[in-house]
Amino acid sequence: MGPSAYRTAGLVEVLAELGHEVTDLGNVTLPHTEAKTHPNSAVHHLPEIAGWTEVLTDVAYRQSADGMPIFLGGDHALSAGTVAGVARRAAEQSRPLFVLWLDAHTDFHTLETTDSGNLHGVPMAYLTGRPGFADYFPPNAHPVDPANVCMIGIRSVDPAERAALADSPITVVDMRSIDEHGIAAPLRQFIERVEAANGLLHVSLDVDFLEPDIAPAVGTTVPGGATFREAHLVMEMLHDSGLVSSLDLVELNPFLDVRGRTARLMVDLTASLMGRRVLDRPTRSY
Ligand code: DIR
Ligand code: MN
Ligand code: MN
Ligand code: MN
Repeated sequence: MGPSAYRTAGLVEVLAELGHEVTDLGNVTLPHTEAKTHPNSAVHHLPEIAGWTEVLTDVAYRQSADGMPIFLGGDHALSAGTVAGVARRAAEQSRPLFVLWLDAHTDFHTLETTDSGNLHGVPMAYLTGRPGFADYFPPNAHPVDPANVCMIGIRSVDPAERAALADSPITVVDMRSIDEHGIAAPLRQFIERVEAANGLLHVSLDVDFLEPDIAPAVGTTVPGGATFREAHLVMEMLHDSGLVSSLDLVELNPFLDVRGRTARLMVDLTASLMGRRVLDRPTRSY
């Protein structure tokens, strides 16, 4: 229901009003999948997620040929496919891919370590080439360099993820760090790295990045999230950078929404990313 809620909230119209040419390519469908189980019996919906990953990798690769694809979810398992697809595009252009993961969670479980078995908790592990996916997910032909991943908004990390992150060059900006230093400083540093490397930049926005009071429509709310202005500032700085090449909007559950407020906020955040601003400013004003 997520994509329908974004359409109802006027995503296409809002972007068109900003002067963008927008094409709604409709919904992607999942072809037949083969039954598959994993020794970790908690893992569920494995054939479906493996199937979606394959389909979405192909869709993302094709739609990143020109323009800026925006992928509407659906849960965060979607990014296993979308990021793999844009990674293939980046490899073809001999440009490094950078990923900005805006989330309460790190989604860094492997199929072995997940306790919940919810596969929206594994895409980052799959994408960065952690072991154990080969027999279950499509082959990851273009792994993302973990040194090129920055996670912002983090405030819920399981023990196995914490241990794996300690050995990983992924930049993790948790809420404690945002409280101390603000959200602009780490983002600015990351943007400067993308720019220096002439990279492509994929942004993956999980609804639970946001404070639940302003964004209740997600199954896994965690208190203490990004405020309204912190979230808009991130999007405005990303727009000013001119570097964003693709975007995921994930984890919206309209059944949990309060009069469409979360869907509207996600649309407004996308508008900020795509150039909506209060006043004209010199670009690079951050
Ligand atoms: C938890 C929660 N780490 C899990 N993850 C969520 O189930 O793997 N990710 N909610 O978005
Ligand atoms: Mn997530
Ligand atoms: Mn999350
Ligand atoms: Mn999730």
